[in-house]
Amino acid sequence: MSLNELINAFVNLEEERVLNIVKGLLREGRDPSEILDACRRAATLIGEKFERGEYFLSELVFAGEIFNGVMKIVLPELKKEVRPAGTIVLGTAQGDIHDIGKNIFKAFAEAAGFKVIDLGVDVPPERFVEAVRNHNPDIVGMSGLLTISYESMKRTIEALKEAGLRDRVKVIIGGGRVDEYVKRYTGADEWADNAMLGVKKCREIMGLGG
Ligand code: B12
Repeated sequence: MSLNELINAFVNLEEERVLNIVKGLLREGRDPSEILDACRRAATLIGEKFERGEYFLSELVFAGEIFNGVMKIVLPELKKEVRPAGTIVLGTAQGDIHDIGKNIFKAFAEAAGFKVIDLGVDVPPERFVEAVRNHNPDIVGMSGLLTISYESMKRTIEALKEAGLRDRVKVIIGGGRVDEYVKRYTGADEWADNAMLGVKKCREIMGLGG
């Protein structure tokens, strides 16, 4: 069984085949993060089909369901670090309900020893501010897949500044299309377009080795 077979089955939305291949790959000893990354590549291809008008919203919804099915099988396989690493307040930026990537980052961060306070999706700036006040985290993580999410991320960081909390936390943003430019635009400290890199950056923020 190969990752390419997995990607093909996923892009064709063959749910049962996808889940069987995933189970097979795990049995063969494949790294869970490689499996999730292959699924992410498949989701990107599905997004491109959607843009070209070959797939519709119903296919996006179905792709999300398949991804959640994969996560149910794969995430429990992550190896857990027991030493506490720090606290992260995490949420998907206002206006955006994509949460698959956020949930993967959460699972990876927890496996690396972080305590994660998950605010869910479509989180307005004031809820981030409130959570930072209440939980005193080391890091704020924001996820966003829509172009409009960058605006919400920027507003959230401004709201943290206005509340006098910006200097107390580091902000990391994530999601398929974030990059150095989006980081600068929003005023974040770090960015990551995959969960492993995101966790590595959070560990660096905490002064822990990669
Ligand atoms: C599945 C999907 C959906 C599902 C979401 C289900 C769910 N529960 O999340 C549903 C059907 C609901 C959906 C809805 C919509 N979607 Co949609 N969707 C997708 C799709 C196909 C896959 C997204 C995904 O889950 N990827 C897999 C995950 C694992 O990848 P990821 O999110 O990048 O996460 C990884 C990293 O980025 C990182 N990460 C993620 N978050 C964080 C956070 C932190 C702090 C860190 C450090 C790291 C990190 O770790 C993850 C693992 O490595 C994408 C296509 C694409 N190219 O991504 C379109 C896409 C994002 N959607 C799109 C659109 C347009 C929409 C809709 C507007 C469609 C519509 N007409 O209604 C709505 C928007 C609803 C809203 N208000 O949010 C566009 C966005 C275009 C744009 N530039 O704005 C895309 C790009 C499709 C496309 N090519 O046109 N969608």
